[in-house]
Amino acid sequence: MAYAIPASLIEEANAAARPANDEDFHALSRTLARRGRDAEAATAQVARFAVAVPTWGVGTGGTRFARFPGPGEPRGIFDKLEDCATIHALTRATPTCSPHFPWDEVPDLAELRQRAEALGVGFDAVNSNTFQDQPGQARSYKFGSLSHVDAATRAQAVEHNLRCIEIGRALGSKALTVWIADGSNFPGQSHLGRAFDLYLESMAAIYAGLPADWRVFIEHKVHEPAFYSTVISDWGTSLMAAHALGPKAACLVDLGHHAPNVNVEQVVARLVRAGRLAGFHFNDSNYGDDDLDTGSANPFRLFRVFDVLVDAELGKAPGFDPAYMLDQSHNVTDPIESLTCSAIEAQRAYARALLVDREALAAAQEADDVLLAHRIFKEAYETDVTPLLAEARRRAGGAIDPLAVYRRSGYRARKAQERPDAGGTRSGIV
Ligand SMILES: [Mn+2]
Repeated sequence: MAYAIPASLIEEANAAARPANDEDFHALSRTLARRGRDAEAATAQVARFAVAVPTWGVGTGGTRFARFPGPGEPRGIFDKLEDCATIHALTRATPTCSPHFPWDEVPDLAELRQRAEALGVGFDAVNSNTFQDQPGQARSYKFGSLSHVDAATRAQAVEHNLRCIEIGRALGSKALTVWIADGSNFPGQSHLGRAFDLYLESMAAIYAGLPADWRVFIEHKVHEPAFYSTVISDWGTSLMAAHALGPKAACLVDLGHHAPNVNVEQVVARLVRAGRLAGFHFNDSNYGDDDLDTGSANPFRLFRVFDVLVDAELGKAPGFDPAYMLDQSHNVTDPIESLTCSAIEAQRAYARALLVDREALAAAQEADDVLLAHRIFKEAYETDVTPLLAEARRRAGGAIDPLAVYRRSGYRARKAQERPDAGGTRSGIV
C-alpha cells in the first residue's frame, strides 16, 4: 500500500496551530471590516479557487546543462498522481492535474482514470508534445511540427494532437493545450508568413477533431528553443489564430513567455476583452521563461495579473472561464514543496486582488486622482492575507501549515523506499 499523508497528521498539526491562526484571522477580519471588506466572503472565495498541477511538475526539472534528480521521484504517471494528490491534501487548492502525452501514456486509460479518481485527482487540460521526437517516430520535429514544410510531418503532428483529444476524452478532460516549439534560428531560414499559414492549416484539422464541449488552448512563447523567430510568438499571433479557428479556440498566457518588460497583466486584460482568454500558466521569472516558483521573485507582478483576472471574474466578463495551472521547473527544491507553496502563492495573489476596493478605485480613476488610485491598489497588495489563506485551507480539510506537515510526515523518505531509483537521465531538459 503506497504511503499517503494521514488525515490525522493534518488534524493534529492544525489543532496545535489553530489558536494562533484564529487570533491572526480575527485581527485581519477587523482590519478588513474597517476598510469595508469582508474577510468571510474572501475566505469562501479563496476556498473555491483551484489551480491545476502539471504532471511533469512533480518530477525534478532541469536546465539545458544538467538535472539533479532527488530521492523518491515519481517513476511514471501513477506515482505522479500520488504526488499530485498529496499537494491537494495539504493545500485543498489543486484538485486536478494536467497530463502530458506521450510522457503520461499508459496502455489502459480506464485504469488511469480509476486510479486518479481513487486518489481524488481530476484531469484538467491535456498537453500535446510535438517539441521532441519519440522513439520509433517516423518523422522528426527537428525543423518544426504543425508548421513543418513537409506535409507528412505536419500530418504526424496533427495525428498526435488528435490522439491527445482521444486520451483526454477517456480521462474526462475538456481541453487540449497546444504549445509548439516551431520557429527558426537564422534569418532567412523560414518564410515567416507561410509558417503561420501552415500552422493554421494544421490547427484547423485539430480543431475539427474537438468534441462539442471541448476547447483548444493556444500557448504562445516569444523565444526558445527557436531564438530568431517563433511561429506562435505573442498574444497578437495567438489571438489571430483563435479568431481564424473559431469559438472553441482561446489564448493561454504563461508568465514567462513574453519579451522582457512586457506588461503581462495588460495582455491578460486584452484577451479578456476579446473573450478569448483560455487561462494562465503561473510561474515566476527574472529574465525569460525561467519557470521559477510562482510569486517567488516578483509577487507584485503576480498580484497585478490576478487583479485583472478578479476584475474579469467580478465583472462577469463574457466568455470568462479561465483554466489555471502551475507551470514551473523545480531544479533545486523538492517539487512537492515548491508546488505546495506555489499553489498558496497563487491563492495569496488571488485573495489580495479580491480585497481591492474596486468602487473606490473606479472613483479615483474617474477623478484622475493618480496617487489615490495607486494607493487603493497598493493597499490590497500590502495586506497580509496569510491567516485568511490558512483559515480557508483548514475549513476545507487542508493544513494550516502545509510545508510543516509535509516535512513532519516523512513522505519523501517513504517514497524513496517505495520508488527505487530507476536510473533515469541526469541530462538537462528532457
Ligand atoms: Mn506554460
